[in-house]
Amino acid sequence: MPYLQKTDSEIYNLIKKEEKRLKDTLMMIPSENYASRAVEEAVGSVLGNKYSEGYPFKRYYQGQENADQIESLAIERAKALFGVEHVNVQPYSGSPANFAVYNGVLKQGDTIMGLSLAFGGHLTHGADASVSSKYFRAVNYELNKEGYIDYKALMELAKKHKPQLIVAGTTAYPRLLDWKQFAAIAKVVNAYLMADISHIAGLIAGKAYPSPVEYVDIITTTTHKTLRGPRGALIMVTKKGLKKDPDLATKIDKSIFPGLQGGPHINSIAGIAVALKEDSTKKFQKYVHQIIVNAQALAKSLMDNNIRVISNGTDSHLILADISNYGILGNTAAEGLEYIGVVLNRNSIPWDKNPPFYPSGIRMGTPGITSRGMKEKDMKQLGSIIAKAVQALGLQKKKSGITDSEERKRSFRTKLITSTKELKTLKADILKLTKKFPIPAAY
Ligand code: DSN
Repeated sequence: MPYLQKTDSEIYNLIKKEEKRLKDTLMMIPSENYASRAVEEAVGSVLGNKYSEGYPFKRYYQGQENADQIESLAIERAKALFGVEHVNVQPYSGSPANFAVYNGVLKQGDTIMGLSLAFGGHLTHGADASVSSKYFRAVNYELNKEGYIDYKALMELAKKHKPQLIVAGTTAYPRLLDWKQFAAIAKVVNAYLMADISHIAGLIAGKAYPSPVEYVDIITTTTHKTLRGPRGALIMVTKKGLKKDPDLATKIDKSIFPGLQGGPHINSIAGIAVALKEDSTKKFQKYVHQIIVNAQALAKSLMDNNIRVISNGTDSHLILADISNYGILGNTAAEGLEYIGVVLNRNSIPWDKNPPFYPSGIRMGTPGITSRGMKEKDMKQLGSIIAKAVQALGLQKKKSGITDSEERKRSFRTKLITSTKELKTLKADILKLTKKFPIPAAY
């Protein structure tokens, strides 16, 4: 980056530091991944200079001959990869994509029904703090005690509230979504069924997780998670959706532009096209199958090392673990693990007794570390390292007499982490792993 280095050394140095942070730590936030250099080159290209309001071959400004072809390629690649009838590649990210769907197909005050944020849904699925519950009436469904979606209860809730749209989508749910059951429920109340597959889109594209295409009307997804693309999103309309509402594609396109957005980010769309090309290979299919094998091996290792895993395992890329029996908060575990080089996030667990800012769990995933080439035996080691770190932090908290309310203060947590001697050895183990598995530039 010679130009950046010369023009703005502050930003240049921060990017270099971020490269080092990524290199020396393990990316275990399940919604993150390492895009290829090819994707980065497309996103960082001159395409960012172009205004292209409208859609391919129907633009408002001149100079579109390349933008039209780029957006068309992205659309065609997404249609082929997922097997859908219509794709909009312009949403700036997942949250605006979801809102664009609601805005396109619902009237203000209509009812949406999504998984509660506290049980692994997403803000945009009707959480109190989100505009999705300000402009629409939001009803949330929950999980049963075993940590699975309770489809019977969902059917009853749907019959009671008669939503116009049901969201089948999650951000912290390790198990398979039963698209068929969602479809049956949506049919009974004549609701649109929208699958938000942001977390699992790559798994679906690579045929490692059942596809919702046959069962739902609309699909939204971000492009930067398991799809390994740049930040952005897709809205897809299925054959089923067009049968239910022949104007569905037009409603969604109009909702994105001119409804909610102006000029699409053609540079991001080019990066999405590149990622979709990478995602249509046999190599990608192998990669996403390995993501799940790794997540299952990691869940097993955690459980073998006495960490409670919600629903006792996973069918996907992510694991939700309850660490409350070690007497520490998710905050302490996440910060302690960050200290040793395992970067994940604290998370509420189903039926959490603690508030979302100080939850009882941690959420982790294998997309990033599988991109680095790790396999089952590395998961076994990693599970044992994570468990040892959590256990050591719990013991140290007890030993040092830090109270639960003190633990809520960052200064106490930092003191606790730096005084937990075992973490030093574990940090060295993680650094060794990062050196053994460098971040690939190409896939
Ligand atoms: N922030 C994403 C996640 O981590 O799941 C969802 O938008």
